[in-house]
Amino acid sequence: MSIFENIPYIKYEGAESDNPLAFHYYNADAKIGGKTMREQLKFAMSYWHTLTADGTDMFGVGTQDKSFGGKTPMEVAQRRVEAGFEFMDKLGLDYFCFHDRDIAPEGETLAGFQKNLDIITEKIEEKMAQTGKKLLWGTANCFAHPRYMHGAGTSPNADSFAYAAAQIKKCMDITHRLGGTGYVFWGGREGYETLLNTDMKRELDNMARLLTLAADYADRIGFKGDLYIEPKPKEPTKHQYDFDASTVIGFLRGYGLDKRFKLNIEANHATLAGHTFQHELCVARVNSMFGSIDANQGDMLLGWDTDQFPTNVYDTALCMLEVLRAGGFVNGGLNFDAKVRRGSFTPEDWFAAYIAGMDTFALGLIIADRIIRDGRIDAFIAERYSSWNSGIGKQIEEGKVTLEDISAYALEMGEVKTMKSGGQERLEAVLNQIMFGAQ
Ligand code: XLS
Ligand code: CA
Ligand code: CA
Repeated sequence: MSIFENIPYIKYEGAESDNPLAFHYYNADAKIGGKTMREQLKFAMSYWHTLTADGTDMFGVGTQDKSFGGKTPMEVAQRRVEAGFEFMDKLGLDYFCFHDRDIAPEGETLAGFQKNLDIITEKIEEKMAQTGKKLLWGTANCFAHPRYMHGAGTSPNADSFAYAAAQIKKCMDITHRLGGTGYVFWGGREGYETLLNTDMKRELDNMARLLTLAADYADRIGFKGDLYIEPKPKEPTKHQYDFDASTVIGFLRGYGLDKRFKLNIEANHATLAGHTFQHELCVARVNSMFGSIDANQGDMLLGWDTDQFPTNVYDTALCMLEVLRAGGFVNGGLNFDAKVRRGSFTPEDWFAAYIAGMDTFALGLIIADRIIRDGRIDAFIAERYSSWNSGIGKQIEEGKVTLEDISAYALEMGEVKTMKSGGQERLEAVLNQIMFGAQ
């Protein structure tokens, strides 16, 4: 029985088509950069926004019915599995991601929650076997319940830490059972509001303890996927410990965890941190910690996490340039951590939103591949740093000179006479030309 019976299977019809329920740029089997678009982009459905979120905000109730005909919480959970697999199938999405709480209701006790999870996991497992859909990553929601009001791994209450540890253990078991290729840690409540009540050192040490315990457990059960930290600077707490990619990398290095974790970079979180999406991806890449992406976009006029579907082609082009420079996705992919606006309440809107996001990333991939093949931007960068390829530059990079040697060189030189233009406007024009070509 179909849940989205009025929605057709979404096909590629090309840029000339005016059918809103068709792809205009995403042609799954077309090859770009040596792989098909489907392999390069590895799109995933976010279970929470797609199957659970109903448009509720702090000013009003939901606008979207996500019960899919279910009546009791467990019936709704069962119907969501049906809805999710039909949704992925009709859009040609190969992957999905979930929080433990998205797939099953909590129940009265932790044991009850785990029982609910087992029932739904079995159903998901069956559906995966039937359809070939894959789990990109799982994660435990250790932020929504009041028991986490002061944090989970960073809570002053050791019992909250213990509850979170149990939730993470179970969610790792499920992720492993479903063949997931990743496991995400987003520190929802891992931060603080005021230092008047906070022992920062203890909180950071405990957060590292929880991550270490989890990574050790992943090794013990033979989980081969990647473990990711997802940086975010604020919201819900004022000071989130995982502020941005650099902060997370510093934290992981400080606790000797940098070889065990990678990063899941979200576009909207980059914006909130005052960075571009490309900056965060580049920081992850140059530190060999690029893992996966939460694809969405924020609104530059709003200061919060709007999680909109990505439609800005400049951003997706520069994102995919970083992904290609990193050698493409291995275990990661592009998870649409994005939700429709509250007024977009029809199933057609939900499909159209994914189509818009997938087409925007397809364009991004096409343009990123063109930027690389065009070569002008890479050539400019190579030339810009060419003073390091010989002479004093080479000697410095090779560690062959002391500070005294360099000082003697500079005294002899007298003044820097070899400055070159940064060429920013020319390069921005090159980017436009690569993007829009001849009209
Ligand atoms: C919230 C985060 C969250 C993580 C997974 O802002 O983006 O959805 O991706 O817990
Ligand atoms: Ca996210
Ligand atoms: Ca977000």
